[in-house]
Amino acid sequence: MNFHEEEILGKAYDSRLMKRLLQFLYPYRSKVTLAVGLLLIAAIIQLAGPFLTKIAIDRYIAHGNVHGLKLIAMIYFAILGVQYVISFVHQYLTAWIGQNVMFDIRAKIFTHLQKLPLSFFDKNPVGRLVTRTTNDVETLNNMLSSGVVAIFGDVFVLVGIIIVMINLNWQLALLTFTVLPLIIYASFLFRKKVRESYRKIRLRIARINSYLQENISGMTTVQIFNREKKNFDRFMELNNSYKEAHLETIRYYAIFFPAIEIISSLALALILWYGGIKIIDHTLTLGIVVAFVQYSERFFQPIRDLSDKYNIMQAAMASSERIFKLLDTPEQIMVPENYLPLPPAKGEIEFRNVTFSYNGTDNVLKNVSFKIKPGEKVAVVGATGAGKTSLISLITRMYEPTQGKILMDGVDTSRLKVRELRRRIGVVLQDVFIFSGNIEDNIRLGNQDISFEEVVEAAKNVNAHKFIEKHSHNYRHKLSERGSNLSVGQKQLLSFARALAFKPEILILDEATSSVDTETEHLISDAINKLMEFRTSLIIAHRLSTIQHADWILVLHKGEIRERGTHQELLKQGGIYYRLYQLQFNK
Ligand code: TTP
Ligand code: MG
Repeated sequence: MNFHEEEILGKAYDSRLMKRLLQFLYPYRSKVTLAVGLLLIAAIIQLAGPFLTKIAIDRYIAHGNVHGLKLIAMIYFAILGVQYVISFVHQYLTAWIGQNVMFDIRAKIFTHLQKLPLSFFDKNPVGRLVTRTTNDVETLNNMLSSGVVAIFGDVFVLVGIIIVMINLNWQLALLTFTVLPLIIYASFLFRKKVRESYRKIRLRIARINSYLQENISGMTTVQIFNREKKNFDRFMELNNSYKEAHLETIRYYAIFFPAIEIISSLALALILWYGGIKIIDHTLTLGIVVAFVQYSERFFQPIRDLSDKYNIMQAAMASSERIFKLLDTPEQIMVPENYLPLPPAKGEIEFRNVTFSYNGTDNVLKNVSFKIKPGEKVAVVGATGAGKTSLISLITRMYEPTQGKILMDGVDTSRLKVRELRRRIGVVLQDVFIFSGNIEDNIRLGNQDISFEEVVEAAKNVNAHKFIEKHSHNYRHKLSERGSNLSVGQKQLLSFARALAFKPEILILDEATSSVDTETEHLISDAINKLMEFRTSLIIAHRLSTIQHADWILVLHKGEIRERGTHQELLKQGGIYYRLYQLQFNK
């Protein structure tokens, strides 16, 4: 699998990406403005504390003014109260905005995914798309809640402190700043190291995720082939390397943060030493020195946090790059420009010189032409890999032909609205997909126009009613994920009921190759005949009984139509169909 994409880490700030991210904030602009405003007020209040201390010491304590001291203490408390309220509102507000933006982005990704052409999903593994919608979106949330806005606030506080310090006493201020090069150098080192190990963490968790996914969905095979030990060993390798990456990050944090502590203590020592001398000289007041001590503490904290935030920003930029790349993948055009209305249903299908390839090089279908008249039932036969399933995915436009045209009642399907086209066609696929939910939901698939009576009628028609009735909750019987509590035959009958409930004008059926017992076989072939009744049908047949009910047969061989005719005609020809018949159907 390709993890390259997860590895890319670029700039910590990219104005093009930022502009697009800001669009997601737009609906919440008044709240964002409020949050930024509160942040600035909080920053100013932070500056007030040490200043009040200075006044308390120099103006009141030094002159024994108890009344003034009380007053200043009350102001200090009041300010603490205000700070508390502001912090609360600010934190809640930022988190609220963050959660809502994430909510919107997830919704956008999901709708977008649903509109992408199937060829996209052939190229992108499930795990990657899941990561986009969950982890990557979460990284963006980190940026919103503790990245970009907080940096803004931090810088504001820093500048404020610098101005106040210089105004209070510029010599003492310069002395405090002498440790800055040390801090900047340490932060630089830390940032570089931690960035590396964060990248390792992300890469390794992605590996664990995809390995897990593969092992869980392939559990049957793992257990049958006694692969448990081998797969466990491999997992432990991945698990261990993931742990190591985390420990590495923790080591860097453990080195960096205490180092910064020591450097800021150094600054504190300088302030006390120089300030102490000046106090003794009577060239500086005690209040100023105490205020400096407090300011210097507030000064180093944002600097320390900046390197952490830099990493958050960088990860967020990488995530948003990936999210936007996904969102920028062109959607399938559901409504073509100058689309044509779908004429009233007759049910005619025509392929005109259709050539098709999944990857652009190997043609799976080659110059295929045929016409099915309204109401005709046509069977397609051919060896495995001949291109039968591919043929029918083109009709519903799950894929687009590379060359040629497909016409529905005389209209080029590429000029139709995709939804209109699909509404007209009932499709039963080779692999039946069951959604978690009850039986009724799985037949109706959320279409409220289909009444419960119609669901039951469809089920009765395709012989599914009997087994459904046996369940204690009937149509409300809960199906587990991917229908694991249904037999293969039951799943097929259910998918027939699904197709029939939608009352399609045209039926496309890809018969499953799996064999079932004679009784179920009988139920299924009976159901298929009922499905084909009164409608144009194109059936990929693996059963003799299905073929016998067809008006004529198309023989597909390596992507080409090689023979066509009725069962009897083809047998007489003694060609590919004859051989297939001998091998596959003449049991
Ligand atoms: P299919 O059209 O799936 O062949 P089939 O339906 O005739 O076979 P079966 O009877 O086993 O159901 O495949 C034709 C070729 O296209 C085959 O070489 C595999 C390739 N293919 C892809 O490359 N990508 C796809 O998504 C599919 C479905 C097939
Ligand atoms: Mg097939």
